Amino acid sequence: MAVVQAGRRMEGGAFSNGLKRRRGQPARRSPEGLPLTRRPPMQSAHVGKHWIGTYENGLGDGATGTLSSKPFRVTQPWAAFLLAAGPFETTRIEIVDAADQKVLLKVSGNDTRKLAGKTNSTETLSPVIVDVRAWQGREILLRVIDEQADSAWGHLNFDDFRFYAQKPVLAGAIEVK
Ligand SMILES: [Ca+2]
Repeated sequence: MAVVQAGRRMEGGAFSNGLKRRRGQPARRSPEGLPLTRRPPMQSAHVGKHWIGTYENGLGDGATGTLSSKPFRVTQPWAAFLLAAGPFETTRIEIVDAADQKVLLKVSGNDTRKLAGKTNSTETLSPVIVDVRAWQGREILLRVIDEQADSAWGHLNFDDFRFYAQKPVLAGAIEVK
């Protein structure tokens, strides 16, 4: 299945819930007003009202799919986004050169655990900083990929890709090169 809407290309069932409503996953709030994921009391720590997740689709961890952004230009030297992904290579973000579709960078749940020195899985999004100086001026696109059709934690959460004029200082961030 491939669905194109609002400049995004969606393949597979992993995104079939929130993005059909063009919004991503809805924010739920704890009694204290903190943003929650589907497994309270973990906080999703997303920005704004929604985030993208590949569990909350009615099919759970078994669903797979790829969500691709429309191309956009790298306008600043640094970027960061929020990620919480299962401990696999199959749950990952890709930064792709829009001109030739070459994958410039992959960041999987396996990578984030190695970089952070942690083995636990959490729904809580945490920052990933990327040095994008080599790609400044070029057009890229993002892929949110879930190729994990089974296993506990066969999903990922993603939010808030931004460019920065300087290397950002973000609590709990890891940096990928
Ligand atoms: Ca999955």
